[in-house]
Amino acid sequence: MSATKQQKSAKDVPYELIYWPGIPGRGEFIRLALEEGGADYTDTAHTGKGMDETLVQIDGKNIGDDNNPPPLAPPILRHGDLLISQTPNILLYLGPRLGLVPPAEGEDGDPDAIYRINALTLTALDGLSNEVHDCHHPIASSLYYEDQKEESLRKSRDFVKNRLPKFLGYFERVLTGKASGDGPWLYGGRLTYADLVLFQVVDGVKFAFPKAMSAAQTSGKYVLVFRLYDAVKTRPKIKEYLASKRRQSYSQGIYRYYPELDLTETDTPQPVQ
Ligand SMILES: N[C@@H](CCC(=O)N[C@@H](CS)C(=O)NCC(=O)O)C(=O)O
Repeated sequence: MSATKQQKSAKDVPYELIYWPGIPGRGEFIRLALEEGGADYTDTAHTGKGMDETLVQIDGKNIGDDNNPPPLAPPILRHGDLLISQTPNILLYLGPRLGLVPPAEGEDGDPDAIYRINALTLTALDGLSNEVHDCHHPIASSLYYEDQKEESLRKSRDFVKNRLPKFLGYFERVLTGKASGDGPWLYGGRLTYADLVLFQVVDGVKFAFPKAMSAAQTSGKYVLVFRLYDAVKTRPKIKEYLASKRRQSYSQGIYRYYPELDLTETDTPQPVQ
């Protein structure tokens, strides 16, 4: 199939998000973009067959199809003939289609914007999503948390003391910089998908580390980060989505609440039981 034909057929059909049911997980970054962009989409979290549909995709025997290699892990997006994985890659695809990046062409076109927005997205996912996952699974994803509690405590202590302030401080600097433009947004004075990602990672870290995030907020060091968080949360479509059943609760995904890991920068953690 030619590239032109493939793109045309892809445009006319709903987006399909394939992801584990029962947790917001990394699927949430995709959902927020689809919701804010007002997209027509389906979500395996709500089909009753989400587990099977995801397992089929990541099955060790799946070799993909004529055009698409098999994905290793969800989230996965199908759009017409296209099937792609990797959260920031999916956002790269959706951003221009859903109006979540500045237009590349035209008089005020900003063709480089998407690479800057992608860098902000990757940074937020590195420090405030992937590293948060490693706080409860520092040794191996294949082991239970209970089998790596001591290391989790060490990792969480370092996260709260060093990594969390580093990443929150980084985004505060971005928001102070000229490239962020006017208003609460990270880039170019307008909402982009990087803002949705920053909202979601802050929301997840608030769930996992409520004490540390409360201390971060009252410190006054990250006023612009929390202003952006509130600005995303109160956007009409996001507000409606967050109040709907489509928004799933945090549980055993990336963002988990373990009281013993909920430290502040100055806490002396209790020995692991
Ligand atoms: N870098 C990938 C990570 C994907 C990933 O780890 N997905 C999780 C769910 S959030 C999963 O099911 N992983 C299975 C595995 O790694 O074996 C992304 O950003 O999409």
